[in-house]
Amino acid sequence: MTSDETRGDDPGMREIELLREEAEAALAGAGSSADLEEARVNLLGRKGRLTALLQGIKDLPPDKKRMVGMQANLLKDWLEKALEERGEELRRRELDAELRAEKVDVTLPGRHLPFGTRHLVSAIIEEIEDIFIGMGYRVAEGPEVELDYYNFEALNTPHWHPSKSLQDTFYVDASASGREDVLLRTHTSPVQIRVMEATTPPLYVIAPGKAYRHDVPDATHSPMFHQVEGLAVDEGITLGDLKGTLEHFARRMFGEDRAVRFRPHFFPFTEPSAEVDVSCVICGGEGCRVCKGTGWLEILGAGMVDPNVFGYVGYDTEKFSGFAFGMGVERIAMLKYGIPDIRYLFDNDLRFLAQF
Ligand code: 2U9
Repeated sequence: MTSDETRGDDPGMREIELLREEAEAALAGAGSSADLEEARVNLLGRKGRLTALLQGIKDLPPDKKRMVGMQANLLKDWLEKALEERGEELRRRELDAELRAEKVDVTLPGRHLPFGTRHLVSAIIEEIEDIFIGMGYRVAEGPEVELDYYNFEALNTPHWHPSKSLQDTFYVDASASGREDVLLRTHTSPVQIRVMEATTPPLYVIAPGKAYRHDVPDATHSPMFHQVEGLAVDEGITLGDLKGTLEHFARRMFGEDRAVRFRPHFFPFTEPSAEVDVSCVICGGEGCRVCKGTGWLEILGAGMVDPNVFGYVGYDTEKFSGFAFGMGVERIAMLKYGIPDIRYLFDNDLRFLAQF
């Protein structure tokens, strides 16, 4: 189109000239594909200005129709091509900007993801497991919500025994089921009863896990704590086997030059029974604040399994004998690392836990 062709006083031709100027300005001014689309709709959309002009041609007097029609269609063709070209240019620019914004700098240092650590209680349980697995034991687990039968009765603890008292045992309100003999296990011993019910000797098993007692938390008590208990049943097992086993355990756990001693004690499920001490890890037996001047630290309880217990699981007490032992995992951890308060283990303060 030249200005010669569009010049004149003709209102149709002036409108075309005006639209073209406007279109050129809109194309140049469009900074984005969205701007350009807006300009296209304004001019060429269903209600667009050029569309309206094209639709009005049919109503012009015949002498105007040809020239205005031709020029209007030329403008339309030009505009469509110009929109296409400008659109491509803008899309290319937008893609460039997007790629620049999303560029990944592979030379940047990686983000630091802090590693977690195993909880000290878990680490100690695994250490204990490793020592006993090394002596041929296997690891067994069982329910934390137990029946009175497995937690007390089959362990030779009669119904009148003080350790069943409401004060130190969490009974579960199972009234919906009509049961009154459901409780949180007070030790992991019921696991061994269940293992014995399902197995014939020889049997070498340890039972790690949580135990629950109605204790007020203080520096040495927690209503939830962890135990590892052990049980060996075989032909000809003696107190000597028990002593040798626990001495080996104590030295692997606390140091090869530790001394071990057995003090007579009472447990309902073992006879004879003993509490086992190791020479103090801090002073080596001289006497200090940790061992309260005695030179010894109590680390576990043990004994020969009471034949009554074997009676509950149908083991032949003439043929088989066995020993059992039990230890509190938190206590072992506290003695090994000089931790003064059991609550540190359950506060979930990473400044403490991450040390181990
Ligand atoms: C069976 C028969 C006997 C497990 C034993 C102990 C001695 C003992 C305490 C240590 C510290 C509990 O966590 S603690 O408070 N345990 O002194 N436990 S003999 O005797 C058993 C276990 C299972 C079938």
